[in-house]
Amino acid sequence: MSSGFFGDIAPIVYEGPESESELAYRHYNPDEILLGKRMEDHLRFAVCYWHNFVWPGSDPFGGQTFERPWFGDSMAQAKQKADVAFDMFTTLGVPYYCFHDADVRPEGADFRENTRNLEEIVDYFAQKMEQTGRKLLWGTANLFSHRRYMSGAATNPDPDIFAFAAATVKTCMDATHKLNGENYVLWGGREGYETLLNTHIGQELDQLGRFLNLVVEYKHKIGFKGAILIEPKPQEPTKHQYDFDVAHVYGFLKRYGLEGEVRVNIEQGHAILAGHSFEHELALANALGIFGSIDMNRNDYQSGWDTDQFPNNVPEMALAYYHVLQGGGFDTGGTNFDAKLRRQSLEPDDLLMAHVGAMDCCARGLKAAAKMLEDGALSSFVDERYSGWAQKDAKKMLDGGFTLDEIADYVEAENLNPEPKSGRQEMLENRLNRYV
Ligand code: XLS
Ligand code: NI
Ligand code: NI
Repeated sequence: MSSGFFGDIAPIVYEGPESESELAYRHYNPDEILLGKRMEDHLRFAVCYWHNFVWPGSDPFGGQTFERPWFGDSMAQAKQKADVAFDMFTTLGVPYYCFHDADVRPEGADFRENTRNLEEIVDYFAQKMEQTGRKLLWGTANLFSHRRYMSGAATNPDPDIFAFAAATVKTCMDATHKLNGENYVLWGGREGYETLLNTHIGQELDQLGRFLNLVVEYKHKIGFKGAILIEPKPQEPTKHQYDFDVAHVYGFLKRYGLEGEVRVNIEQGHAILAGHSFEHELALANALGIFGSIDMNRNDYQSGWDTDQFPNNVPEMALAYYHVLQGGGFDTGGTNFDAKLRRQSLEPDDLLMAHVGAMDCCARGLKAAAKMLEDGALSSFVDERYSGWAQKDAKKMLDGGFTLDEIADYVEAENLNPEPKSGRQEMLENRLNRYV
């Protein structure tokens, strides 16, 4: 049954690039085949619960701008919110959604009440998923909003808060498992510190390492088949976040013996905050074998915080999906829009238009990426550039077959005097621009 929130808007469909409708897809054509696979199955879009249905439109200088009938603390409002959310998923034709526990259930007085509230909503979600055919990309626990977490969750100096957070994650993993979620995400919102004057870094890292091991052990205990994903972010809310970027997360996983168990959920805006490009983070995660999923959004390039805007830059999307496809595409992961409206965008259909534009932008990027891959537009040059390493002696050098002094002898014997070769950056940039 429709919630009525979006009026009588019909399901949004692909109309092609010539369409003049604000509520139609010009590029996102779910059934179009790219590289032998449907576009919908490549992109695996998800709508996030928090920005769309929970965030009130506040900024540091002003409070709520959105007036939504479901804002409040009752279970009835939580269910109304779910009705609207599932309406939006189906109107957009987005197959997946994502949520934190605190997004979907009223806040209880204690752990027990939180758990009861979550279980009631999970049952409600299960019915809605059955009715609408929508699926859960990932679930997660909000371990950063409540004041108990102000000094961290897993990395809190107080072991009781560690325990409360661990118990909460257990309930959220149970919820995700019950709803057949395809991943479980941990973004360490307050796993970091403000000042070293009051912080014991080594102790906090060991706590975080143990916490993550507990999560992995529990995943196997309950037979959860999805991936466990860490979402890196360099700062905000804490000044120094432990999961700074993909490279930091990899080092952390290695140290705590989890590199084969945990992968990463890479967010566009977080990559920029870390001083990287999105494609750098994606390519590195592929190279390290820990790529999992994407939180898609964009940051304002002038401000130094996480503005979580909807993506609208096609060349950036093309490079992002190029790296996703090069790594073999998503398996359990997908494209979750971790993005929110600007606080002046008050109308219900602003929510729809934001996603329509973002999905089209991603679809254009994907189409360009698939074509570049098919044509070998970039890879032909890169392959050729590294082709010397396929030669016998070069291989031996890489595999440890030569010592340093043997290499020196070899250089002398062969009288090696190599000439540098052009990296052709401008040519490759021009090629990329021909595809977008
Ligand atoms: C915040 C994060 C958050 C995670 C889920 O910056 O992006 O929204 O995706 O906890
Ligand atoms: Ni995110
Ligand atoms: Ni974010």
